[in-house]
This record gives sequence, C-alpha cells and structure tokens, in this order.
Amino acid sequence: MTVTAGRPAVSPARESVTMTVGEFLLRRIREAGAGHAFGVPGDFNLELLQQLEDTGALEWIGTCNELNASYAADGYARLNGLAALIVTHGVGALSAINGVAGSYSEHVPVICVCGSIPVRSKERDLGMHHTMADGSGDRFLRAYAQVTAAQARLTPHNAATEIDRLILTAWRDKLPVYMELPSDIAYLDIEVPSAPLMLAEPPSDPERLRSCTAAIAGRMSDAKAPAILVDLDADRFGAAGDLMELAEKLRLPVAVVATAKAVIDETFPYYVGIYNGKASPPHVREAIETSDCLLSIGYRPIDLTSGDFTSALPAGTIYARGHSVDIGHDNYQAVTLKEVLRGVTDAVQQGTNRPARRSAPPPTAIGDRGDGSAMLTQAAYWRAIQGYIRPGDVLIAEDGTSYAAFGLHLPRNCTFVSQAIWGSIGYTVGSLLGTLTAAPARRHLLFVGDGSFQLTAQELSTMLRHDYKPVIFLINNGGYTIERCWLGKTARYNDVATWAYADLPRVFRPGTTARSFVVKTVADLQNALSAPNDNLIFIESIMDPNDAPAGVISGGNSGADLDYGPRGPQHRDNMLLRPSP
Ligand SMILES: Cc1ncc(C[n+]2csc(CCOP(=O)(O)OP(=O)(O)O)c2C)c(N)n1
Ligand SMILES: [Mg+2]
Repeated sequence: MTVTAGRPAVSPARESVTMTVGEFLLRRIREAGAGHAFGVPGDFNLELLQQLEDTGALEWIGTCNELNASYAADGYARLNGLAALIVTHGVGALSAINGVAGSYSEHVPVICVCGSIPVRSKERDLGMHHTMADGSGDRFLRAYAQVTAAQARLTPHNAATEIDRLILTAWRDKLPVYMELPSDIAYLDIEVPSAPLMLAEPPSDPERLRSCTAAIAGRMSDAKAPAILVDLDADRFGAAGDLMELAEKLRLPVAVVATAKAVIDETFPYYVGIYNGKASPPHVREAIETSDCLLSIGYRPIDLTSGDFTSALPAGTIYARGHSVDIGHDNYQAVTLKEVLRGVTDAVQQGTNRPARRSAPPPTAIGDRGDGSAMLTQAAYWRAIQGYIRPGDVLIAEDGTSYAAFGLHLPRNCTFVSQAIWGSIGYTVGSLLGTLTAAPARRHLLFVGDGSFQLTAQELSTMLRHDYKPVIFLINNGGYTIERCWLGKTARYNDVATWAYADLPRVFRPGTTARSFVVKTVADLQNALSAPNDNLIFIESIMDPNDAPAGVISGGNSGADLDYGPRGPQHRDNMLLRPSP
C-alpha cells in the first residue's frame, strides 16, 4: 500500500519518522485498509480534513449528516474489512452514535474520529460551542464508552501508541472504536514508527491450539451426523472459506442464522438453509438439532436467530468464537478461529460414509406471471425479484416487509447486508452508500420501505453525486406495514406522509439521467426490471398497506405477544395485521 502522508525524515536506528499527529492518523487508517472516510466537516475537524486533502491519504465522502455517515461507514466496513468515520465534537459525534452502536451490535470495525475542542480551551477553561458550556469535557467520550470497544483522547504524547492501539482493537475484535483528536494538536510533529501497521492476529497459544483442534477433530470424526451452524462472526473473522473447506471434507451440512445470510455461498452443495428454531425449514432444523456434533461459529441467540427462543442446539454443541472455544467443560483461550478451523480440517479424514448433500433448492423461476395488469402484490414482487438477482450482486435489505429478501435464494458470490440485530430503520440507505464506495464494480440492490427511506432519504443525493448506479427497490405502502403486524393495523401512527419517491433522483440531482419508475402492476415491474444497469435505477412499487409476506406477519404477531404480554392491546379485535384465512 502506498503511503503518501508524512515526511521522509527516517532515522533508521530508531526506525521512526517525524510526522504530524493528523498525518500519522490518516496514514494508519490507510494502512489498516480503509481508502475512504465518511463524515461531515466542522470547525474542530477541518484541520484534519485539510491534511486529508493535502496528503491524499484517504478519499473523502461527505454525507448529508453524521447518522448517514455512520451507516455508510458500517456498510463500507462490511465489504472492505474496516472503515473510517470523521465527525465533529458533540453535535456530530452524537448524531453518529446510533450507527456506531449498530456497528458494535453487528460486530463491524469502524474507526470513529471526532475532531474535538482544542486542548488549549480545556486547559484554560475556555467555554466552547458544541459543549454544554459548563466546563465538562468528557461527556461524549464517556457516551462513546458505551458503544465502542476502546476510546481515547489523543495528545501529542499518547498519539503514536493510542492510534495503533485503537485501530488494532477495532481490527482484531471487529468492533468500533472512538478517538477524539483535539483540533490544536493535528499539526504538531511527533515521532512515529516508520514501519507500516501490522494487521495480524496474535498467534494462538500452540498448546491450546493443538488441544482444541484435536478435541474438535476427534469429536467430529467420531460423530455420525456432524453439522455446522454459522453466525456473522464467521464473516467478520474471514472464516467462511475455511468452514466450507471443512464441510466439504467431512461432507456435513452447514446452516446459517439470518444474521449470517449468504456468508456461506447459498449454492455450496453442503449449505442447507437458515436455522431459526421452530421457524426453520424442517430439514434445516433436523440437521442442526439432531446433530451429534454441532460446531457453532459465533452463535448469538436472539429472538430472530432462535425462532423466538425455540432453538434447541444439541447438548454437546461446540461454541467457537473469534478468539476462544468452548467444548463441554473446557474453555480454550488464546486460539484464533481461522487457526482452529485450519487445524481441524487438516486433522480430520475425508468423509466417505455420508452422502453428498443436495444443493440448495434452485431459485424459483419467475413462473407464471399471471395477469400482467393485476395490481402488484408482495408475492408477485418477490417472485419477480428472485428472477432479477444475478451472481455477484450485493443485496441490502431494510427492516420491514423488505425482510422478505431473506427468503431469496442467492446465486454465487452474492453478499447480503442487513442490520438485523440493531435494526435501526434508514440504515440501509446510508449503508448502500458505503457498500457502493467499497465495491464500485459490483451491482448493488437496495430493498427498502417508504417509512424507513424517509429517515435517511437525502443520502440518495450523495450516490447521485458520485455517479453510483445501484438499483433501489422502494415499497410504497403508505406507512409502517411491518408495525401493523405488531399493533395498529389501521392506526394513524403507522401512516407516513405521501412522497413522490420516484421524483427524488431529479430533486437530488437536477438533470440526472437516473431511471425512475412508479410501478403499480406486475407488467410495470417487469418493464422496470428490463432497464439496463448503466445508470441509477429507482423503482417505487405501490402496494397495499395490508399486504405483507407471511414471515413478516407471523414474526410481528408473535413479537407482539412477547413485547406486550397477555394483557397487551394486541388481543383486542382487529388490532394487528394477521395471516389471511
Ligand atoms: C430508528 C428506528 N425507529 C423506529 C423503528 C421501529 N420500526 C421498525 S420497522 C418500522 C417500519 C418500517 O416501515 P417501512 O420501511 O415502510 O416498511 P414496510 O413494512 O412498510 O415495508 C419501524 C417504524 C426502528 N426499527 N428504528
Ligand atoms: Mg412501508
């Protein structure tokens, strides 16, 4: 990687160079693999942005607000491995904190740099804007301590070590970190290491690794029906390929939970589907729950990965995580996931006594399109989208009826992005900006509802500004249909204002050549889907507020019982959208 920042005042004996704090920070972010930074300028970070511009260390992607920037950084990091977010003191940091908390929840390494009030003003007690004007200096650092793995306020003395500590923590733990860079130290010279940042996992403890791999390999080899259950850490720790190799060698079934959709290629012959407790397809449930040696990777049982707490993993399940493994009573520390999987795969014999698994069911054909002039339904919509997906697509699915995207069968090399655990609506619009920036050569498909889109819609303008060419599928059903499945089937609080969504590309970029469609019928949708992908495509599909995919309805109905209990309002007549009889 070329490092453009810094002066070549190398002192070989001490292997250090003199660089400004800001240039060193940008250089380290670049060395950690991020080529871009997302955010909004403010007086306390302008000096850093000037360094960014002068050195060309990173490409700046300015966003409409910091919340969207935090979502964009998250989406970027999911495809790129790590991301940078630059905000200003207080106002910017707190706008971004929801997205950074989401990155924590979903194990996404984002470096949040907050340009903060000058050290001078702290030391001299000068009241500053973007503060509570009460002399308190640590509020935002402390707020971020709740949502990041590590935090620091940089000083000229600690910058060289703290920058590395924080970036390495983010990278190793796959979690966000937060650093405050006071605006009057970015241009100060410090001594920093001349060597590039080493992004390396600390090697496993050799004895622990040997014992752990031997224990797993022994159990898997002896088992009659071993299986693997994959959660999102398999992706974050780069272990999907290792898992497929192990599954192939032992010829064993691999299931994922929803948070890890497409982490295992859905065309992989040993991939069986999405496990979700009682709500799993029967063959997936059987493969996981009757396994006599289940290897689970980073499994975090929450409502939506456990079929509302109906999951029943076998008693002897092995729990492997990024840096530790539990096998029965034994807890192995100082072992890294990839090394464990490598060791197990090397140790086991090629499986011969199990039949090759059938591959995932082939994508359903678009089939009978029925009456093209019929009003568009959710069922027809998702059938048509199934036929539209092609290998290598990046799919981003928002909370809402767009969750039906979890039911799509994906061809080879697709990436599926959702913020299913944190579930902050509007996430996907910002995230799409990030995924587009990280992988501009791929086709990106966003599935979003009108209600969610309204939270972060203006970031469409940034995509147009950068000539990105995603396909945006927006469902206009007049409000929060997924919430109607919980409560308030016809309530006004679940309605949203009517926007002319498909006109927005023109509003956000006058003279744009983006293609916009308003779709009301199946035939309209087919027409929109035939548009070439040489431009941004915006497809607004009008649908009935009471039309929702079966899984969204059942999830909402059982969610209401969990959320509101036996005395809740969901028991009154006609309060929620129920399955049609
Ligand atoms: C920041 C935030 N606020 C509120 C919610 C609650 N919420 C979850 S889904 C949803 C409605 C989504 O509606 P829409 O995007 O229109 O999807 P639809 O189900 O109508 O297709 C709301 C309000 C949330 N998850 N996140
Ligand atoms: Mg809606």
